[in-house]
This record gives sequence, structure tokens and C-alpha cells, in this order.
Amino acid sequence: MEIAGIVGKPNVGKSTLFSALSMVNVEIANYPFTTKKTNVGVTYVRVECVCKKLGVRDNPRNSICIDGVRLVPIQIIDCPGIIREAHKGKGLGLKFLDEIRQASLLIIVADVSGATLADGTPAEPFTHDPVEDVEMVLDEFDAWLAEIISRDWPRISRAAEAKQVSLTLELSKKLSGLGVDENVVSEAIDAAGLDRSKPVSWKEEELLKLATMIRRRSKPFIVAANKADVKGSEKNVEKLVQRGYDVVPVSAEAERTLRLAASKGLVKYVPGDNNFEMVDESKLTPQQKKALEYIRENVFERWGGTGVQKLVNMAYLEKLGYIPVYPVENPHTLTDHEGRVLPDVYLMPRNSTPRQLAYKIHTELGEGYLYAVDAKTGLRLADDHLLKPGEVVSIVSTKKRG
Ligand SMILES: Nc1nc2c(ncn2[C@@H]2O[C@H](COP(=O)(O)OP(=O)(O)OP(=O)(O)O)[C@@H](O)[C@H]2O)c(=O)[nH]1
Ligand SMILES: [Mg+2]
Repeated sequence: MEIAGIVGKPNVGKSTLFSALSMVNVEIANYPFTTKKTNVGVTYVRVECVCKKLGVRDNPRNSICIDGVRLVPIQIIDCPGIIREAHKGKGLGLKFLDEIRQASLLIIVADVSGATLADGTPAEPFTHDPVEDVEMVLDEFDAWLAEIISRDWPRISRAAEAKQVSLTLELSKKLSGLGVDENVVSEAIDAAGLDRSKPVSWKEEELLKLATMIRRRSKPFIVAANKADVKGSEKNVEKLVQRGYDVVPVSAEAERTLRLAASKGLVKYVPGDNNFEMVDESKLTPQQKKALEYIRENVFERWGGTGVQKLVNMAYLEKLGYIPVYPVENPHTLTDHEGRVLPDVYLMPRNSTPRQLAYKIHTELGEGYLYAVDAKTGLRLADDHLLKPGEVVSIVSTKKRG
């Protein structure tokens, strides 16, 4: 399953966002370092299901379909807060980043109400610049990555310079847990302007630059501009946009409140909706009613929604550019061997081939890959065919999926 890591300064609402997305109950409080260990949960990317277009009733297995909306699960990991010099052990350090090595994307949470200082201490609104929150996370991430690269560097750089080992291979081996391959390392070395024939002479700042270039190529991020419900936050959202980040204004707290209220039947609300309805106002306590009115006025009327589902969708479908594809075993009935119609959907990077899809489903299926069939047309797909959004394909392999 795809993984997104939720990171940021303390007290910006990471756990609130995590909880809103996963409905897992975690500790949330208005002081720094509430979260001490990572929390793991599942949330969903929302895509239009092909069942409608194909006029079939599906029976999903690895995902959920509600009225033609397919919910594709992804894993989310809520991390403890990060502060400047965390890579030197400040605050809770950065050890927990090991747990998000495999993440395909980072969600960097920033507080656009500006009501948390650099260390996460609560303050008056608009006393802190959220751009700094994002820059700090990137700097710390890069320093953490540089530290990994630097391990055993004198030996590796000497061996590479003497041509006993391949520099890019050795570096990619160190970073393979981060999904960094030799191509990425090679591009990053060039982008950092480093002389690959003289790695022994690369200094600390140069290794840090290399880390930045590797991170840019392997860990995309999106900014969750949280606490957007606080009046006046528009300016800070704009500042983040001006800085060139991909930004989604969100109110994690509003989303969490609405999902909880919907689960109790108090409101009608589906994540991603641009409206909600109170079911029976007479059943709400005055406090609940006030909270919902605050959300209506400060979130829906100002922003058109909580932004939380939009954040996840934008991250996967726009930033990563993933497309949903539906593998089936039987191309005629669109089923798996248990007769389930359109059982699975996978999010694949754009320009993936059917063979790559086979590998994603199961290594063995990929290894035994023979060819694939477009289930809609019944035609065999070329080996270099590029999968299209909503494509339904049947993979023929010498090996069965596990
Ligand atoms: N106004 C407003 N407050 C929010 C929102 N989301 C979270 N908060 C508040 O921000 C404070 C911190 O929330 P947490 O979710 O614990 O923050 P965190 O980033 O996980 O904090 P650490 O675990 O300490 O790093 C709490 O008081 C939340 O109620 C939001 O959308 N709007
Ligand atoms: Mg937390």
C-alpha cells in the first residue's frame, strides 16, 4: 500500500489531521510534543469508479465502492513534531523518520493561523510565519538524509575514487530503503554540481546539497495549510503559495468533528463534500450546534469545504500523478477467481506498463508476466503500452498471484 508521512512542527495539528483521515483515536492537545511515537492508520483516495461507466455492479475487495465512488486505501503515518536542530537530537530527534522511509509522499502540516511559535508553544494568532515551518522541516529532513549518506563516507568515497566500487551504486544501496535508485543518485550528483571523479574531496556542505537534490527527486511533498478556519489565515495561505509550494488550505479539526458527527448520525456528510446537513437540530446540544455553525461559517463558507479529502486526492492524483487501474482475472466477466466484479484497484504512477502493474500486484505475477488484455476491448496490450486512468486489464502470467 502507498504510504504518506504526516510531518511538521509540534502543535500544528498533525494528529488531528491523522485522526480526521483515519478515524483512529489519538492524543491531541494544545502543547508541543503530544505525540511521542508514530501513529499508523489508513485513509482513502477518492476516485470515480469505472463500475458506472461499464454499467456493472462491483464487489470490491482491496477498496470500497459507494455509489460509484471508489475509495482506494493508502497508509498514513503521523509523526512526532520536528524542531530546528532535531537532527542533532533536539526535541524528540528524527529517529522516527526511519518509519516513513518508504513513504511516496510527505504531507507537511503548517499552522496558517500563525498561533504556534517555532517550538510549538501556543501564541497569539499571526505571530509566526508558517513558511518558516515548512522550510525548517525540509532543512531537517535534508540534514537527516545527509547523515545517512555520510555514514562510512571516507571508506566509500576512497573506494569509489580508486574505481574499486561504483559511486552511484554504493550511494543507492545506502538509500534503497528510501526508494532511491542509481538514476536518482546520478541526477542528484549532477544537479548539486559535484565532481563525481573526486568524491573524497566532497565536504559536509556538498553532501548536504546532494541530500537536498536526492530529496527533491524522491520525496515529493504537499503542504497542508491547517487551522485555515481561523479568521485572517488567507494571508498566510497566500504566502505559502507565493513561496512556490503546492498548498491545500485545510481545517483538520472541522473534518474530524464532521466525521465524528456523521458516524453518530448527527449530520449528513461524506468526506470531500462541499456541504453538510444537520439531521435533526433538536437532537444537538447547544455546544454541538455552535461548533457546527462555526464550521459552516469559517470553513464551508470561506473555503468551500474542510480541504482534507482534497489534500489526499491532490497529493496522489495531481502531485504524484497516479492513475487508478483495475486488474481482473477474467476479462469477460471482469472478475477474480472468486467471481468478484472489479475486485481491486491500484494507484499506479503515470506511464506505467501492464508489466509494472503485475509487479505491483505481486512479484511472482510480474516475474511470470506473459501479456495483458484490455478487458473492455478484449485486445492484447503491447509490452510498452502505457496504462490509462480507469483501464481494466487482465494479466496473463505463468505464475498465479500469491
Ligand atoms: N483552529 C484549529 N485548531 C486546530 C486544527 N487542527 C488542530 N487544531 C488544534 O491544534 C492543537 C494541536 O493539535 P495536534 O493534532 O495535537 O497537533 P500535532 O501537530 O499532532 O502536535 P504534536 O504531536 O505535539 O507535534 C490542538 O489544540 C488542536 O485542537 C484546526 O483545523 N483548526
Ligand atoms: Mg501529534
